[in-house]
Amino acid sequence: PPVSRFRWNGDVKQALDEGLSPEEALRMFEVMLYIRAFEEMIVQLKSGRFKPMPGFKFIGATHLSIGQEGVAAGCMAAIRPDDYITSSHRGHGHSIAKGYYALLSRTPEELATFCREINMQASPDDPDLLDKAIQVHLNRTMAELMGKEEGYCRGRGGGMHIADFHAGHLGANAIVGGSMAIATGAAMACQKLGTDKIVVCLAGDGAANNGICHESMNFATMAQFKRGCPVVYLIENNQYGMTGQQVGEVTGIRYLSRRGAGYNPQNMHAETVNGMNPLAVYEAVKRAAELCRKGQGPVLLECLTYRYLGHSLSDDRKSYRSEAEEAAWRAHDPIDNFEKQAIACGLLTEETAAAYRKRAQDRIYEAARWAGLEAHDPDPATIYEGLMTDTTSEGIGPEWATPPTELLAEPVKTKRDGQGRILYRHAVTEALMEEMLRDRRVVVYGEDVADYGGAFGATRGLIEIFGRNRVFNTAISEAAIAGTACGAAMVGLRPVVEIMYIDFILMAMDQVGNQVAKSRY
Ligand SMILES: Cc1ncc(C[n+]2csc(CCOP(=O)(O)OP(=O)(O)O)c2C)c(N)n1
Repeated sequence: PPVSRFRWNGDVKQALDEGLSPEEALRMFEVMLYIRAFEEMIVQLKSGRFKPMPGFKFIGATHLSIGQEGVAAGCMAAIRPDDYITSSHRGHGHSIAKGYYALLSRTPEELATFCREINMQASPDDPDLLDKAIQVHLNRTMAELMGKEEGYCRGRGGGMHIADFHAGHLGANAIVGGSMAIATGAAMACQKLGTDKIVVCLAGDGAANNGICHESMNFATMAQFKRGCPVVYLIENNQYGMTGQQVGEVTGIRYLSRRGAGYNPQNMHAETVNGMNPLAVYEAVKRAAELCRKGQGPVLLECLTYRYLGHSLSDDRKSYRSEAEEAAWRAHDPIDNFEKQAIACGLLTEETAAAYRKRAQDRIYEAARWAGLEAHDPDPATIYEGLMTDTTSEGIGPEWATPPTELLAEPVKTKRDGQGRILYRHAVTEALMEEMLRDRRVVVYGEDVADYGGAFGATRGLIEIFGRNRVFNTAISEAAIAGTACGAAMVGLRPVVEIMYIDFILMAMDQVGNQVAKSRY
């Protein structure tokens, strides 16, 4: 099939006529306004001109997504609150939107608890409980960027590593493409754990050219997965890496969606979407999510968009692009256009639109004030917390045991010699067998570990007992092997992966050193 472009690109009226509820449409508008106001506040904080905190200098990364709000809002509106996302270094908007939609699904008790986590008074019967919770969400997001204890990662992550597992946000990423295997592994795990959740992997066009992207997409499309891997790779193509242009400079193609054709006969259902139109993103992600839930994933969506400011606030964008180009993109502004369309069809009036804008500004102002003046710096004594896990396999209850009916053959231990000894490799196999019996969430994968039993025979015999769903081969993709294991573990699978020879671990060093090692922190 051809790789389609701009399959649905309607306006607010058309979306409403086709069944989008007015509330859903207004929420997308609201979310886009929060994101823009948040990013504009970072500009203000960086300049030291935020009135409540004279002289305050924002330190930390400033990869802003002004201009790209339609992608975050449309995407998060289209998935379920219990679905997962992974995000990039330009992820404030993803985090704001994912957290916002997660709040909408919470019970009053949960919302009140959420507010109280940062000592905001709230009770389940507060009439304005949801509003309070949204304010708390924005406060905690801002607090994370300022390195405060009340931030979503207790200030350890900052904007480039913000994560909120309660909202299904598995983490932003400072490494371009770093989360692509994580998302893939999380999606594989969602399926192996018997859920119908999906994962959306938000990554930039620059990330799409990184090796991990190829390894991940190949992993997700392996023919041995009888049900397709439920991951949507959403490439936010804002036309530039840092300064390198996608079209005409650092790639040989016009549309990145074409790459889907290289992975499976369905072209990964790839499409190019108008990322300046939140409704187009919503429509495309909704269809992609449905395909994934039906076992027909993965899906590749390329959303064309534009970042209005530089790569970060220290970047002089005039050195690599023209004002005319910027003006042409700004004419497609996702917020202004949505507002115009909503007013034209009576969903908003000039007055109600202005009220939405003001409320977003006020809430972000309050978030910055609160994070800067009321939130706390972490106690240095807690610096090592979260580095190590304190769980062991002894804590796994019998409810997780592999039922004997699922065993394809009798597990047998290796014969000991006269002094009770066995070879190291047999000890490894036995340990794997024990853990696989103890916990049916344990899976083993890597290069040639299935029928062949691994280059050193350490997994020999396991597939005969546990079957191909739990012991399987991968392509020669060390980074994807390590990265998918990280993502799978994040959502509750217990993967054990083999790297064939120690020399090859260097192929996976970003995943091991930057991702796996730091993810608990
Ligand atoms: C592996 C890696 N290489 C280089 C960088 C430095 N860097 C950070 S963001 C960026 C551009 C990424 O482009 P893209 O993926 O399109 O995302 P965008 O910044 O456009 O949102 C670069 C080169 C990095 N963080 N990681």
